[in-house]
Amino acid sequence: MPTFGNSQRWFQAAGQLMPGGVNSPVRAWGAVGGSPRLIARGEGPRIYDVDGNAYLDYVGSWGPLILGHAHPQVVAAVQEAAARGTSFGASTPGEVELAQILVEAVPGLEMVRLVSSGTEACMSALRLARGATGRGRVIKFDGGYHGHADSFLVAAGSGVLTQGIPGSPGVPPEIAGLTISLPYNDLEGVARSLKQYSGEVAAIFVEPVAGNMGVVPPEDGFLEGLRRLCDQEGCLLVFDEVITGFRVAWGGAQALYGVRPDLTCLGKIMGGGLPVGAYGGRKDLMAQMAPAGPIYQAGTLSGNPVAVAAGLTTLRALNQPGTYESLEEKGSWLARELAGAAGRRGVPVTINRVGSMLTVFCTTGPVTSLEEAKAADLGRFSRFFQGLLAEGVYLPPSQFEAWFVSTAHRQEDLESTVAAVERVWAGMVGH
Ligand code: KE4
Repeated sequence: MPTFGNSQRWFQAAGQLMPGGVNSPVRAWGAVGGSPRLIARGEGPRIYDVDGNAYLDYVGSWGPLILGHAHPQVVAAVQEAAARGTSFGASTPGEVELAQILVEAVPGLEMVRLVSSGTEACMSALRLARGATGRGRVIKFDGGYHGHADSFLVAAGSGVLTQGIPGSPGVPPEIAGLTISLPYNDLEGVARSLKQYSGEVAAIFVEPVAGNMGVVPPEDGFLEGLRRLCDQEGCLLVFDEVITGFRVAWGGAQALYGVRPDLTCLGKIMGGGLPVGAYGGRKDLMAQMAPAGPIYQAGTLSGNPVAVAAGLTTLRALNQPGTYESLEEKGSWLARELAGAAGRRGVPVTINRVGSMLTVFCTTGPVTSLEEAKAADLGRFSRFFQGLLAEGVYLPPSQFEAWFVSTAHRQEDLESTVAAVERVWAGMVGH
């Protein structure tokens, strides 16, 4: 029987020093109970806790580790970059190379700015949208998560949803009041809102494939409809591709669905597990950012050479023939076999998937919005999470997050995952 005494001791010490013992709320396992594992190392598709227990990892650091943990090329690139100096506060060739890859890969990117997190990318894009349009309101979607900047902590997904926090104290009503949050996939609702606030909305922020209420794909015509409505209303369409960028396709969801946003936010995979984010889009918009233009945004470690080396190496390793076909095959096989196991065990689940990101909802109905995602049986999810943990399979500790399959997950890893899931479901039948 696995023991996790060291994790408990470390987590207890952490609780005396950091709020909830963590540096990011979702890591506290508030929604699933039990004692979070402290991780000592990762290798390929696995992570190892401080008690030496091994887990097949479907969190992948919440998306960045699409190549798996400690990829040799990434580690070597980071070591080599660090040995040349960790930061200069000046431009480096690597930043130019990474910007080049982003602009060439992502259809809507004509110009880009590197930052240090997805939050920074989204907050900067919002400031640019407001500055460029002279408008103050922003539309987002219930369950959408765009980082923790004030304007986005309204009906947000991810940790806000997982913790059941209605919004967040500390966000003045004057700020929160400028944010309109609408049901995902409800184009008519967006049209009504744009009519009601005609001339006042700077941008629509959307996760083109929602990942922060669990995976919820865009229904046919949803993204195209947002594009059309933005063109009619004169507001900007912003794709938050922090998760989907380089995940669902080399060019992100905008390449997959053929809809071009005015601005795009990126993070996670493009940093290869180190702190990197980016925002970019139409050159006429990006040219308004300081020092080229008057809209200000800055960052001591923006474009950090060590982080950029991890991102460059990751993207170059991804940009090989067959990578995304293989990820699609792995994702579809896993989803199909999980559904088969559920059927064999008489367990009601809904599985949503796009490429190598998926969510198993403990519910029966379709999940096309936050309201339907919230119908999931969270008690069953917690038992499912804990049961798989005991089997050595590490899921995101929340019903409202995505599983991520990496290039390091081999067929035998997927097969052992399905076998573990079936054993857990067999033990859960009837309760
Ligand atoms: P970061 O600031 O955490 O790098 O990125 C914020 C962000 C922006 N946009 C999307 C679509 C995101 O998913 C995120 C962050 N995702 C969460 C998990 N889904 C990060 C995990 C955490 O908060 O610890």
